[in-house]
Amino acid sequence: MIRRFDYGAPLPTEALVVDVPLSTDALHPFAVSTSEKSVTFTRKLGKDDLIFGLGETVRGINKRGHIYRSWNTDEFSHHENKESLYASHNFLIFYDGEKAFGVFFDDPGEMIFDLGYTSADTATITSVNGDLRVVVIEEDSLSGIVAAFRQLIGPCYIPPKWAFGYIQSRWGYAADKEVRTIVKEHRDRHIPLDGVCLDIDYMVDYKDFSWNQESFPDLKQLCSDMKEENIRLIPIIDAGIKQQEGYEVCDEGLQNGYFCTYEDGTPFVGAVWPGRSYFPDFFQPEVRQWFGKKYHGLMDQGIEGFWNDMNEPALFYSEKGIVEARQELTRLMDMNLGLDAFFHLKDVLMGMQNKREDYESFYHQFAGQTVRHDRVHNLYGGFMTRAAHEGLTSYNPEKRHLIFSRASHIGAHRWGGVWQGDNTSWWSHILMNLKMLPSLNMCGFLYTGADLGGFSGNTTEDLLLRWLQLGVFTPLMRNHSALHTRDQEIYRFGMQEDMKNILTVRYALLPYLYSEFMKCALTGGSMFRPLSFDYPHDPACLRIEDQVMLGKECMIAPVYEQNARGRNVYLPEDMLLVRFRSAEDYCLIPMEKGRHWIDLDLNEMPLFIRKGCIIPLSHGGEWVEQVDFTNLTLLGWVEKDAAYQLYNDDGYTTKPVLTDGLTAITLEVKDGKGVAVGNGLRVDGGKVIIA
Ligand code: MIG
Repeated sequence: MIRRFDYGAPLPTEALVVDVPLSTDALHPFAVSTSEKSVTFTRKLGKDDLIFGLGETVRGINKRGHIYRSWNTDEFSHHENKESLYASHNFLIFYDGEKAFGVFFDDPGEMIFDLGYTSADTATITSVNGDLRVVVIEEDSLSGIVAAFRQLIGPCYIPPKWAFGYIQSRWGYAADKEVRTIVKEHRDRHIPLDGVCLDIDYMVDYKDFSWNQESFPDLKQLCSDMKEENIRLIPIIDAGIKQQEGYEVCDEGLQNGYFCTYEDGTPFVGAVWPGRSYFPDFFQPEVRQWFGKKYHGLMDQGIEGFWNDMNEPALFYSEKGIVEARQELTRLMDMNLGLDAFFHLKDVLMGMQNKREDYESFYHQFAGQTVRHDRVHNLYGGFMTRAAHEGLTSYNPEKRHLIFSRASHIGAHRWGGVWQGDNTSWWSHILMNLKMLPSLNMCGFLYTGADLGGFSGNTTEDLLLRWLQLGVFTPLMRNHSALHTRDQEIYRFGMQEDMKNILTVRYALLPYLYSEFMKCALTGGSMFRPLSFDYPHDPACLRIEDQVMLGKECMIAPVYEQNARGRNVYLPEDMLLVRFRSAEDYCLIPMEKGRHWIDLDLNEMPLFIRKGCIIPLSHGGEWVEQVDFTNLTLLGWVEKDAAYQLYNDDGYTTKPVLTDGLTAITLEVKDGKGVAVGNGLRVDGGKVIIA
């Protein structure tokens, strides 16, 4: 059952694609109270209640016990105490071990989720502006709630197949030659690779849609040479447009009134990488159309994918902010600087970045109304991605394209994927990134992944190797690191052979991963799920935070501790452990339900397959198109027959349909041996254990 409640004057966020009629009954899972402006929803929590959801946030899969704030923020340190990251995913599921309900707060402004933080037995959820729509979903199962929710918010964005390949990225890649070298280093060593990201250094003065003609003298040639190597370049686009006369994007934006404005109608100015910048008002369809078309310039050179950054929007400082800070400094100059003045000075300087007052100082034209930014802050980045998505789609309506964004909200999953932002080269962040996966999936974001190896700070080779072992499973598999950090490309390390071997596992699993992704994208499923979703009545599963279900058939439990040579794993049922060293080198170990210690050397990674299920394994490739989806080995532990539905398509079609792309593989047991029968497939059934 789905019920909707409205408060204040909700804005048309377009998060929902289905009309949910207003509820007439008073049944409400929360006690509701309103103050002058804000609305607060309160609910008592039972001792053992769990709360799932909130997408891209720090801390556990079970969000209970902390406070989170929906306020999209350029947050470059993902400490446990951070209340906001880049996204606002206001969907939660409350579960008492028996009954569950989902709730979506369709509010484009600031929201506070105090989930047992102030008081351990109370959830207090506040909409700061008080203009919102609340949708409550009751279904029989946890996955049923997610599926119903996903019906309401529309289908997930689908990237091209090549975007499931390994992508190398680094802030600092600045020239044609450098890109060619990186690709050559991979290809020479047979390290699989499908893409290279270009970060802001490819531009001229950080101007969107420009590229440096000196360092990239012939971008078109570079793109086509790379395409020959089966490599795509993926340039970054930032939200801010450099204020500079003669820069076409700036001039056109000003002439047509496409930028966000101050209250008096003059364009708002904030500083980001290009220096003083304007911010396109992505809520206007005309602005989106204009901005989206700008991507075509790079596409004319042969680009097929982009990433959108700084779209919270991040603000280093504003014109007004820096003037005020300077005045304050001048005032302090004449004072005797004591300790208080010192701390004040620090606050003045540090407080200039992403300042609340700045977000309250500019306006949008939103669905026919002039709306102050803070009311719709959390939608801004998603609407930038919408502009890109619409632009990329219009360039070639027959072809999928790659687009992923930093900022997002619920609804933005229809227009692009997201990466998990600026993590750090810390062991704890492998686990943090793992925990985000099921939460992001619940909110519709399936094409996602973290910066493998860690963004800030210097990685170590064992850390990168273990992180890659998680990345094998994430649809976006990208190694990315920050400027001035240690080189992080696989070939820089002594353990490169082991890392390469781990990448071969990704390419071998591609038919499975792609199939599961597409099934989830087309039916509202989650590729990654908390164990409790599949085993809701197993008390052990309710509390497990370092293992997640992958697809219908598998469970993953990566190693995330320094110097570990194995880990504890809980098996909710009998499963087959596949201990991979590479696509060719693995062993199958049937294991019984229960707790186990599993040995895993640094170069070994586990995958667990449910007993009775089979999954396909290809013979791999050095790039996605090389992976043969018709020549497969099956892995599994079965008693009699088992079947798998393989999905495949050309990798580009914009109209994928499940029934068309599916091929059935059936496994039969004859004389104690597995015999695989595939629909037009060459299947070798030899890697199956018969119980
Ligand atoms: O202020 O473009 O999250 O991936 O490398 C930093 C430079 C801006 C933040 C992104 C990161 C990217 C970086 N960007």
